[in-house]
Amino acid sequence: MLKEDVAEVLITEKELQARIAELGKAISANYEGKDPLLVCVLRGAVVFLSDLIRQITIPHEIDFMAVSSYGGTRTESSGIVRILMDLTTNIQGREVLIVEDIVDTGLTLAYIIENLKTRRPASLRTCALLNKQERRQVDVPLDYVGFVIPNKFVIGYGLDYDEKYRNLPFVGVLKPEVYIE
Ligand code: PRP
Ligand code: 7HP
Repeated sequence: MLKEDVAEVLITEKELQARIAELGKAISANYEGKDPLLVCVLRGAVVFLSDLIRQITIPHEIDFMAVSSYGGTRTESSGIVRILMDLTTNIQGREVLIVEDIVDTGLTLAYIIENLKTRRPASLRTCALLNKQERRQVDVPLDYVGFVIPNKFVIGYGLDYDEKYRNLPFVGVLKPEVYIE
């Protein structure tokens, strides 16, 4: 059982859903009449995106991009990012909101911001469910944040360890015996 590998539940399903409802409300108010495009960064953010859009009450669109950082370990990104799958939408002149599950070193989001900026959107903002602030290596602007979390490797609610645990409905910390660097 995947749940048996969890040492600690950091954020419960109820806490996640309550905070996501608040984020959806804030986004709906701030983007009223603007038809924003929510850009989901695959794969981790897909669970967050799917709950978030159901809390957004204004017309909007979604699109997806997949990036990968290569050369890292199972738990550390290398900071070298490349696009594996690009958006299908032309974002020039659009109000774009990047949706991430977690910002850790900030290297992935910094790369995505720089890349999308060159496409001249009308605005480019960010929404991250989790902010692991202590680990930041580069400054990235976060416009909407669900939770600030401690420097622990987390899984669940879209977040994986070695591609597993994404289906857990809460955010948890793995037991040390499961975890190999
Ligand atoms: C995770 C997460 C962010 C990135 C954050 O993606 O979804 O994109 O790491 O780390 P950083 O701030 O240190 O760059 P991951 O590469 O694990 O891919 P996944 O979403 O497919 O699990
Ligand atoms: C990426 C990532 N993926 C899962 N859990 C974490 O704590 C992470 N930080 N960066």
